[in-house]
Amino acid sequence: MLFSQVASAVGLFAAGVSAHGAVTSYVIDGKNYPGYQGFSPSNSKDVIQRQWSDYNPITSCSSAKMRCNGGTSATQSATVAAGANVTAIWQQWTHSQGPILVWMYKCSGAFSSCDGSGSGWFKIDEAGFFGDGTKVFLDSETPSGWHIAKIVGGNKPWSSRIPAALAPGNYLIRHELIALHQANAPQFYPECAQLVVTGTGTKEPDSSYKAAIPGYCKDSDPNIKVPINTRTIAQTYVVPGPKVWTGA
Ligand SMILES: *[C@@H]1O[C@H](CO)[C@@H](O)[C@H](O)[C@H]1NC(C)=O
Ligand SMILES: [Cu+2]
Repeated sequence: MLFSQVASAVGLFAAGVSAHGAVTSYVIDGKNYPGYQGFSPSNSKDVIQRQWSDYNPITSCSSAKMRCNGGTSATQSATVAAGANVTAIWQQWTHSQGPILVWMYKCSGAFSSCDGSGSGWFKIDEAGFFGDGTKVFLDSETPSGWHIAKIVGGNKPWSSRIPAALAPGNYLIRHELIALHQANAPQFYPECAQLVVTGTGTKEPDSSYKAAIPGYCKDSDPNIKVPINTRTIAQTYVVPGPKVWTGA
C-alpha cells in the first residue's frame, strides 16, 4: 500500500507522469499463479507470464511493445479447461478512465516458438463506459463511469471466461488496460501469459474476430484519441478492436 500511495502522489503532482501498473498475478481455475512484479522482474523467472521489462505506458498503437509489453517468453504455462475463468490481478492501478480488453492468440505449436505475430488475436472479454459522461468523468471523480475504476486500488481482480467452445491448444492470453485520463494521449498497458486450454471444444473464431497486435488500432481512432476533459464522450463508446468472441 505504501508504494501505491507514493505512486499516486507522483501521478498527481508530476505533470505528464502518472502511476502505472501491470498484471502481477493470476487466478486460473481456482489456483494462484504469480506473474512478474514491476519492481524486480528478474527475481521471478519461473512464471506463466511473459516477462516485461517495465510498466511504463505504451503511447502508440504501432509500438512493438503493444503485443505483450515487450515480453517474448515464459518458462511456465497454466492449464485451464475451456469454460473456466481466468482472473488477472493488478497489484496496483490508479486510473479510472478507459477500457479493459482481454485477448487470446492460438499458438501453432510450442510456446517457445509462439511469437504472437500475424492477425491471430481475438477478444474474449471487454469492458468500457457505462456512465453519464456529462456528469462524472475526470480521473479524480468516482465512480468514473468506466468498469476500469473497479480495479483501481490494490490487488484488484478482473475475471474472464475462456469460451467453452474453444478448441484445445496452446494459447497466449493478453490483458490490456487503455488509460484515457490524459486528454488525447492514451496509455496502453498489456501483459501476456501462457495457457494450455483443455476440453472438448472444437471452435475457433473466424477472421472477422481477429486482428494483429500491434495493428488493431490507429492513434487517431476516436476511441483511442479521446478528449476526455471535455466530458463529451459518447455514451456509446466502442471498445477498440474486433467484436468479442464468446464461441456461442
Ligand atoms: C467469469 O467471467 C465472466 C466474464 O467473462 C464473468 O461475467 C463472471 O462473473 C466470471 N465468473 C466468476 C466466478 O468470476
Ligand atoms: Cu499511470
